[in-house]
Amino acid sequence: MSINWNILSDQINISNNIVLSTHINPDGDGLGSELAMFYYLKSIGKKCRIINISNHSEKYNFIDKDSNIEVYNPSEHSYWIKNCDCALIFDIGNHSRLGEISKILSDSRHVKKFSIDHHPSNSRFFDVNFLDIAAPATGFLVWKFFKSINLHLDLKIAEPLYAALITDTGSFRYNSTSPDSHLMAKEILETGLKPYDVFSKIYEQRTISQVRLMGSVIDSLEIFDEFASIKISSKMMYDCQAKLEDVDGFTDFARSIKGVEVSFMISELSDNKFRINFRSRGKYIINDIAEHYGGGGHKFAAGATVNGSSFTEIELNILKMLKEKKESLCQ
Ligand SMILES: [Mn+2]
Repeated sequence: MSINWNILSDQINISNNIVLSTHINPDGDGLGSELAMFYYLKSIGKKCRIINISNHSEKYNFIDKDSNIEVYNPSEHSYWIKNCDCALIFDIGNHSRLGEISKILSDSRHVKKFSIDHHPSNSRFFDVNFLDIAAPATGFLVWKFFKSINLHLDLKIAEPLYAALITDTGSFRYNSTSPDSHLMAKEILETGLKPYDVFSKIYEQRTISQVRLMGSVIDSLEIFDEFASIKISSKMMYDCQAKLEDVDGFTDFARSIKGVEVSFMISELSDNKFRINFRSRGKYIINDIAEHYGGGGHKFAAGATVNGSSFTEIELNILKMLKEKKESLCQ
């Protein structure tokens, strides 16, 4: 898919104040994309700020060396955002994942809204969608933009881009990894970046509470034919003194079991509020199930937040939908 990046560079040229943001509970791709763009915009003298709706995992602080990322707070940010020239929103999927920031943006006629994304979406919320669902990461699109303006990558910009690329491709394991993903990696490594420095900072930082939580999550594992479910209650979180970010990667782990095609994790967020994460090996598409719950995502990796239910009810419902998928495949 070819994107006309001139629209973005023209907008950047005429903008003085630019806000950058990504989805709630930012991941390596969202953070890496906004930081790489931020460093570029700063280097050409733009006034810009990264304002996210929620905090990110500490393990990503190494790509935000000068602590440029701010977490949204109405009194400090709403006026500034409202009066920006343009907003660059990364990896968003659905604009509702911007939380309150989306309301400020939609209320302001002044701010030009741009989405740079690889999630399937047909949102009219943005003035322009730079969308390529075949892109392995949003960071890949940021890299494409940099290539379109002939930007010479330096280590500072390369590091967040590499973090974005490896987190979304599962370190080049997923089928979304294209020949061009490796071309991007090649150009990044040519800046002198050491892959293990980035990999170890993201993937080898397990805390004791995370390992304890993993123990109880494995205890909760249930296998229903090709489907695996795991559960995290508030009590488990409390007992292990775990934080929300500690649940990262469990759904992938459950999918890695021999014979499992789809794994899903149900985690209790607060009273009657649950987060569901889905992972599929590829036999079954699961983002339609996430959409059924008001969420979304990629075909084989998706999630949703559900209100007012119970573990059992959610689990039974999901299993019912998965069994229907299985039956329709058998016919
Ligand atoms: Mn992404």
